[in-house]
Amino acid sequence: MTYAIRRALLSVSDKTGIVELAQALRQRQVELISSGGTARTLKEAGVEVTEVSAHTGAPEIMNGRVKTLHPKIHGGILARRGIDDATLEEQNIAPIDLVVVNLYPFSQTVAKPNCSLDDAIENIDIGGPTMVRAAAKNHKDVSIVVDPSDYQRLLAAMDGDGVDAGMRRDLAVKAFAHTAAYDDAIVNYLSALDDNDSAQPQPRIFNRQWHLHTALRYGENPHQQASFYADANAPSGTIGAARLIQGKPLSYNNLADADAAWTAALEFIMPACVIVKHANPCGIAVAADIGSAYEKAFSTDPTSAFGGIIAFNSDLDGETAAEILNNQFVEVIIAPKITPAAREALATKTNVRVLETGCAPDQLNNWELKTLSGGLLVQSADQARIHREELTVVTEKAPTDHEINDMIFAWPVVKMVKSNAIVFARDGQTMAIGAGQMSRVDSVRIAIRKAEDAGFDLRGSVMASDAFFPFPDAMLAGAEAGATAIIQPGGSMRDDEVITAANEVGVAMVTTGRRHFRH
Ligand code: 93A
Repeated sequence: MTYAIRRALLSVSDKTGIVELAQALRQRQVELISSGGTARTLKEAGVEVTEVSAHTGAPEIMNGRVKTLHPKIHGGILARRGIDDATLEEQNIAPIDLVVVNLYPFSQTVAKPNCSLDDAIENIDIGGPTMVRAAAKNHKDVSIVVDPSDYQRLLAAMDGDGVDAGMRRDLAVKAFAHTAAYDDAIVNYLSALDDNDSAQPQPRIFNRQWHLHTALRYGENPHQQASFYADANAPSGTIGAARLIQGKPLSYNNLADADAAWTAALEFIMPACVIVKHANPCGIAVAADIGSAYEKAFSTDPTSAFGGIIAFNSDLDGETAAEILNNQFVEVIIAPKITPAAREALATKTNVRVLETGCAPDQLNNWELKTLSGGLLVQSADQARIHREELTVVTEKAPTDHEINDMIFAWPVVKMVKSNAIVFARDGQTMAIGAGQMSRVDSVRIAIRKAEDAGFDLRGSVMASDAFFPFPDAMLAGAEAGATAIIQPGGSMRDDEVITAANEVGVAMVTTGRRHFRH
């Protein structure tokens, strides 16, 4: 049921847009009540408003610690229309139909380098969340707005069919999520204090909020339920960090693979193409232009690339788009920009999902979460990069410049492949990828067999291994297949044995000192 908004309570710390909202509400004959600072802002702008203290007859006390905590406010918000009307009358309480609140900036305050405990405590909002939760509880009769970006939506609804039950519920969900995240931030802050009240660093992922964005058709398999939750800070109109330009709705697997592909593409500075299947890259290449990068990436494993997810780190042009469609069946294409010519070419295949990310590396996934029975694992994402100077040559033979370039290319590739991961590469292109085996030597064997299938000669390639070689066997298999230089973290108990074996067969080997398991 839709109902009219006659009286609103405005109490905001972030005063963005509040004057315009208040003016618009006044034009719609809404009576306004505001706490001290908000009322001052409105009065200065010439908006007619009643102060909370005048409305309740109780002054703000304790330097603002108690401003809105009063039965006249909370009764007005919580009263069930049609049930509590007699009580309202008896107690001389006016119903409040709209609550606009945003809270003391706790997270911003404690993020400041020298924030004192007193400062933090004073920025714990009590009256604000109480009103937010009261209004959200009573969303059957009351609208609650906690985000200035909803002001326009609210006014548009008031001018249209009114703020209907569905919108009031949506706003209530957002409001409860808001206060929950607010309390999480307080928990995180207080629990990180040591005996001297100093904050110790720790992952503060719960300062972030997620909202239910899309109910997906199903999960990894049709019998699994699934939804996508969006980071509250992600720009509106996006799914994940990207905008869907065309195509069928994205599935659970599409989203996971598109993210893996895009994250991998961003590892490279040169124009790069990444083709992903089942969360693993089946071809990655860099080249002077993305058209050539695509051709090289595709040639690694044309069989697996069928139905793949293709990501680029630079703008997709019309020619490359047409070439992809001509070449293969593709599920998803993702690039920072889809040029008009590319859009035109892709529009001929309406099922292909096309995502544009813009330049939004700040949207990159910084934290990885994994649920398990009775808990949640949290880790920072593996964003470690390798630099030439960090490579240690451990063999008698040093790699050539060309081999070093190929190893620097292969290293971020092997990072993206599920463990145990083995990558053969040459000339900025993957030649063969061995993924997800429980034994490293099996990953090598699989990669070699795939190279044979694709008709590649691995002679003169480099081989990357995501973790150390426990024995010389996997390294030797790679060398025998033709790899002339090998990059690996090092650190095995048998490093000496592995290095001696490498010297015996005359390959160059470098260690990175950093492992890249991916599960
Ligand atoms: O200190 S409080 O927790 N006590 C209250 O009773 C109270 N009522 C509203 N803080 C309270 N607020 C908060 O004050 C609101 O959530 C809002 O963030 C801020 C608005 O204050 P002003 O209108 O005085 O600028």
